[in-house]
Order: sequence, then C-alpha cells, then structure tokens
Amino acid sequence: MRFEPTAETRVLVLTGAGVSAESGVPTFRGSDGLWEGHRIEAVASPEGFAADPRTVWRFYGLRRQGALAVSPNAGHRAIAALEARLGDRFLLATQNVDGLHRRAGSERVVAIHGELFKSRCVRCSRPFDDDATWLEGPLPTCADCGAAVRPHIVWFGEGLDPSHLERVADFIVDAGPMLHFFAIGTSGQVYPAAGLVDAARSSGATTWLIDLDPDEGYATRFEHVLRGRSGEVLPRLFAAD
Ligand code: BV8
Ligand code: ZN
Repeated sequence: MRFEPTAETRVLVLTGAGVSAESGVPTFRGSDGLWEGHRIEAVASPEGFAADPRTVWRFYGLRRQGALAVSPNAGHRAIAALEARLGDRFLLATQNVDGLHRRAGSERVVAIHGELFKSRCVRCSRPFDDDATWLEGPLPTCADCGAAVRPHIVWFGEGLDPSHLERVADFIVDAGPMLHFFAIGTSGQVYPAAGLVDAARSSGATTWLIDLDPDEGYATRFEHVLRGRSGEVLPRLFAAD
C-alpha cells in the first residue's frame, strides 16, 4: 500500500517510541513502564526530581548515552523524505525526546515532550544545549542563579508547551479535510498527544495508525491501521516513485 499525496494534501505525523525502537532505543511499553525498578512515571515527574534528582539525572544521563550510540533508521529517513516532498504542507509532532528525527534531516518538528539534549534551570527556565550525562560528580546548577538544572523534558503532570500545542492545532484546523494524520509507533496512552487523532478526525482528516502491535483501544479511532515495523512499512508507504 502506498500513500499518494496530491498537490492539496497536508500531512501531520505523530511519532512515538516505536519509530526509535527500529534504531535500538527501548520503548516505554516494552519495559512495562519500569526502569531499574522505578516506575518511569515516578522518575519522569517533578515530584521525582524534587525527591531524588540524582536518580532522575541517572535516568536521563543513561538515555543521552544510549541516544548518542544509535543512528536514525529507514523509518526516520522516510518521514524526512516525505517532509522534503511536501514542504510547509507537512508537520511532525514527536513524543520522542531522542533527537533522531532531526539527525535524519527532519526540520518541521514539534518536540511536544521536550528534548533529551537540552537542560534548563528550574528558576531561569531558559533551555540550553547539554549533552553531558551528569552520571559522575556534582549535579548541574545554574551559572546565573545557582538553582538546580533539570532536563528540558515534559514530565508526567506537567503541561506541554502551549505554543507547541497551538502550532499543531492550527495545522489541523487549516488543513481540514485535506489532512492525512499518521500516528506511528505509539501506544496512544499519553494525553494530550493521544487526543490528536480525535481532533484530526473531527476536522475531516483521513487517519492512519502504523504500529507493530497496535493498541486495541487506540486503533479503533483510525480509518487505516497498518501492522508492521515502522522501519519496513514507512519506506514503502511514503515512497515517492
Ligand atoms: C498533562 C517525556 C496536565 C518523558 C513523556 C493519571 C495520573 C497522572 C497523570 C495522568 C493521569 N491521567 C492522565 C494523566 C495525564 C498524563 C497521562 O496521559 N498519563 C497517562 C500515562 C495516563 N499526561 C501528562 O501528564 C501530560 N501532561 O496532562 O499535564 C497539565 C495540563 C496543563 C498544565 C499542567 C498540567 C504530560 C505527558 C508527557 C509525559 N512525558 N515523555 C521521557 O520521555 O522521559 S511521555 C512518554 O511516554 C513518552 O514521551 C511517550 O509519549 C510516552 C510513551 O508513549 P509511546 O511513545 O507511545 O511509547 P510506548 O512504549 O507506550 O509505545 C510504543 C509503541 O510502539 C507501541 O504501540 C508498540 O507496539 C510500538 N512499536 C514497538 N516497536 C515498534 C513499534 N511500532 C512500529 N515498529 C516497531 N519496531
Ligand atoms: Zn537560574
């Protein structure tokens, strides 16, 4: 099956851990939500950071190491190639924080859950590039005000960047029935990202779910459900010729 965009087609892609899984990055569901005995939701939370910043920095430091050790896969490249064909008629909202989409050449990317290789002062809040793992020695503090520095990640219980949500919502509304919405490699458990398919459908979009093992409840909200590995399905689905 191949996706054939016309000159009017708009495409919004939402990716989850299943796209990076093809590069060897572990998914959340695959770990049953656990990491070294901790519930990920507890570690990826403001309460978790306040209670035990060393453990939270260990979680993110190890993921920075892991992300630097892998490369984008054919699925990432197929998404970047579709963007190159469609230009401003394309937008990618990713739940993944690993930076692999940008390394594959994607530019029109909204990193709705934050970015692994950015940190920010809990007080000054301005994000800055940071690929340090902070696994050894003292934890980072702000050079300007001395407060704690945290990963620039949207944790459970924290709101997403309103400008990100607005950019995605505007894209959906502007596209209307010309929109094709693709959710790829996501279990659709985490809101508000999991609600994008409903917003797309209510504006008349055609909806597609591509997943190795689609979540039953989530899949019922899509018109097309393609079962398979994203690294294999996407190059065929998004092939240009
Ligand atoms: C918010 C950054 C309000 C962290 C992430 C009850 C209690 C507490 C909270 C809530 C609650 N009910 C609802 C909530 C809200 C909560 C939520 O939805 N919780 C869920 C768990 C119930 N949401 C939030 O807290 C959000 N914020 O609502 O705040 C608010 C509003 C305004 C103002 C203040 C507050 C914030 C959510 C963001 C959390 N941060 N990431 C980090 O990454 O370290 S979420 C994190 O988990 C990931 O980013 C990702 O989004 C999510 C996991 O989802 P997936 O990417 O889908 O990964 P998963 O492993 O689940 O699935 C992988 C899929 O790939 C599977 O389907 C699998 O079959 C498939 N697959 C595997 N291999 C392949 C494949 N597919 C293809 N090919 C393959 N090879
Ligand atoms: Zn500061």
